[in-house]
Amino acid sequence: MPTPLLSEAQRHTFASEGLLVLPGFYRQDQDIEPIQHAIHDIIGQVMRRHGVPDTRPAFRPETFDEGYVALIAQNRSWGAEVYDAVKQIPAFVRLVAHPAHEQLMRELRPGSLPGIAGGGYGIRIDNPNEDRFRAQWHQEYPAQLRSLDGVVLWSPLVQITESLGPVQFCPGSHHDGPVPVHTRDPAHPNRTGAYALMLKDEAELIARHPRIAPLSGPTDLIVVDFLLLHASGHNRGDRARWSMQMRYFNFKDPTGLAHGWKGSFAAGQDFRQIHPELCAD
Ligand SMILES: O=C(O)CCC(=O)C(=O)O
Ligand SMILES: [Fe+2]
Repeated sequence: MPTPLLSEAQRHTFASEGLLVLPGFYRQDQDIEPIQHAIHDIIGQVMRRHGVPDTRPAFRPETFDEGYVALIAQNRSWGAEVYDAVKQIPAFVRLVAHPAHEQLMRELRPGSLPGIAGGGYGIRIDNPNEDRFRAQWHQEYPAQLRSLDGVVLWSPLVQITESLGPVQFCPGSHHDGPVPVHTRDPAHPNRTGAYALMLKDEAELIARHPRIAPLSGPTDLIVVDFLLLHASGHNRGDRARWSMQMRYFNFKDPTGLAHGWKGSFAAGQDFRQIHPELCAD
């Protein structure tokens, strides 16, 4: 690993935009392919569990998820099994703790003491034409807590195209600081926990900022400030959008220190108790 990982220009970009795209940050053979292969195998195990014949061709990195869309068309709950299983892939957990991530934190947040947000890593599977689990416009902090000063590491396992619905970001929006949120969305009662969070005055807020949706592919990394506004795209393609999320925080951040690095919904905490002043209900 070259030290430093980032140029001064890249550190400046991250500070001013709250977002940094790092093409080819990972190695396809060592880092990414073992994860794709394990997902392929787990899809096979879920087929087996449910007596679905596995007629897929042999694994190839580009088509590791072949058969998945057909599988969940048969029974959507089998997709939830795959979703829960894949975050337990050893090669994925190894990637979460990659030494380069700690190094990135040290370069982006000099003097920080990096932590891996518990419950804050996983592999999203954004199924075609399914909106229930789309992330609405949000900042990461209320959804994750741990520390105000944190980063999301977002990396796709498939080549992202316009039709797969790339994640949308508002560069520079992190300078606004934490934005109050509604913790219930009456228009969408089936959204719970972090999925129910809704920015106060969302439309006005988003309209004030530029918006980008970079296309990325396997081995690329997008680093996102915990306070940057972002939202899922809409997958209108015919394949699931598979992507990895890993989150690092800073044990030295004063806000995290004050509440003891508590996690949010995924850690069973009620965000409203920890930050009543950010609650807009
Ligand atoms: O991948 C997505 O659609 C949303 C990602 C996101 O919000 C995150 O990684 O924090
Ligand atoms: Fe997010």
